Amino acid sequence: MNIVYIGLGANLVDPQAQLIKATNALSTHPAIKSLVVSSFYSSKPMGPQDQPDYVNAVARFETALEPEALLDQLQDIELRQGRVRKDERWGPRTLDLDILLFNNETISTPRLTVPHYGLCDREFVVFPLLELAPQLVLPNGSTLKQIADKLPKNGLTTLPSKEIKEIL
Ligand code: PH2
Ligand code: MG
Ligand code: MG
Repeated sequence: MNIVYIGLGANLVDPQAQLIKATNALSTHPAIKSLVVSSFYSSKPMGPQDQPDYVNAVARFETALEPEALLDQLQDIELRQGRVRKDERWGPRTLDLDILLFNNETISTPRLTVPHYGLCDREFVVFPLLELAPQLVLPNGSTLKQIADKLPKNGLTTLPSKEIKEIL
């Protein structure tokens, strides 16, 4: 079994509900086992500032799928939740599911770069990941804790789970 961490993000059409729906899609997927999801976080948009704040989280699960087969499944969930691929870099979206880590592997193919290229400098990835894996060591040998200690939170806040439950 492969151990995978993914980032979840949304900032359109009820972002918290999008993340809950995506979490349900992952937890009921036949090829995905032992799903754990971090708290949900509110984050300031990286990239164009004329877009709503994001809701972000990180999930860990086990799967027998190979990396690109997993990517296909994640893109399928994005599409089913109304994701429209646009040319604008870092633009708003209903759902973004990014593979952050795949075992301790370094992967570089035309479709996939793992670890995710933005992992270490995005507060909305590092802090939710730290919540799930405080002892994590990245493939390059740095500890996630070292990275988190140097990273500004940039307004990142945990959403109260009460608020999340009200949507369920
Ligand atoms: N994703 C983007 C662009 N900007 N900003 C935040 N806060 N969170 C995101 O997930 C995010 C973003 C494109 O992937
Ligand atoms: Mg993406
Ligand atoms: Mg992304």
